[in-house]
Amino acid sequence: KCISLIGAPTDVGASVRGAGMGPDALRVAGVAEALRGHGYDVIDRGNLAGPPNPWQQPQQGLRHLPEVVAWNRAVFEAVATSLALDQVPLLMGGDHCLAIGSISAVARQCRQERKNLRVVWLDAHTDVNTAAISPSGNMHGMPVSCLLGHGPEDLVGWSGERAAIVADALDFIGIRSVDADEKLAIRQLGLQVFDMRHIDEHGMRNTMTEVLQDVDEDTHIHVSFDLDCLDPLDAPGVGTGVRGGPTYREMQLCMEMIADTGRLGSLDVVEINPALDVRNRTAELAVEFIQSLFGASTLAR
Ligand code: DIR
Ligand code: MN
Ligand code: MN
Ligand code: MN
Repeated sequence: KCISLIGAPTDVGASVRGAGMGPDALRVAGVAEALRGHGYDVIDRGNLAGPPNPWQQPQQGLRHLPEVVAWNRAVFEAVATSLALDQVPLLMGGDHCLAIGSISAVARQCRQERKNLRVVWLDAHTDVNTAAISPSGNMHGMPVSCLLGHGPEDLVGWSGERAAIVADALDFIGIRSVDADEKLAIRQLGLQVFDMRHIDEHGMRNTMTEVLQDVDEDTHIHVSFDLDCLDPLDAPGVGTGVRGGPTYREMQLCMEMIADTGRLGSLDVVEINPALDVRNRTAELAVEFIQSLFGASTLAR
């Protein structure tokens, strides 16, 4: 299988500037070389182009909507192209608003191939805000709503259906920051949230066993990896860090258990902010976890 690296250097959806430098931070950390070292063909498709960050206030509850649409369009096309070539797209963000384009393209491809799409959302946050309820207006806090069909018209329906994914196809892991009205949305939408308390009480192993229980040979797993899922002590290079994340070992196990299914089909690696990082530590950590996700293990091979 061939992995295609797609860079989307923008922070138009974020609350803090800097995530636009994420793709190069991952390249400098050796993402392509690391994956080649595990026997994969890797094509770096370079960086997509899009509008600059106008750094304006939200309008009708949404910040930078036209720019978010433009960047997601580019991501959608690039991810769709990569999937059509039977490659595994690895989207290098950029902020997490880009998951709208990425997962919409994956959902469209899965519908065509009659595959069951499962999305694993690794994040400190649930990203299920909307214009009506977001306290910030930042669109990196809204991609899940858009993918479930509850977003601005310009950002829904790209997969061919109003909702790119159904609530049942989505699992959140590592959650520890949910805005007041997001809590209501989670209940209304019936979302499955494995928050940090769940991981504390049941452990990562039981949590992932539950998340992956109905994965079969017709399943396509998409992982959307927001680096702020990790503890900021390990991953300081993020714009909205929240303490109390999974440990390094817990996150390794999470990645390894996904790898063991053999069904990883696409990946977003988002929210790395080199402007806030310490000697590229966060991108280097991301590369370690990406390797585990693609099957690197201590003893095998
Ligand atoms: C917050 C932060 N819930 C918001 N969200 C972040 O602005 O909607 N998501 N940082 O990754
Ligand atoms: Mn987050
Ligand atoms: Mn589930
Ligand atoms: Mn996020």
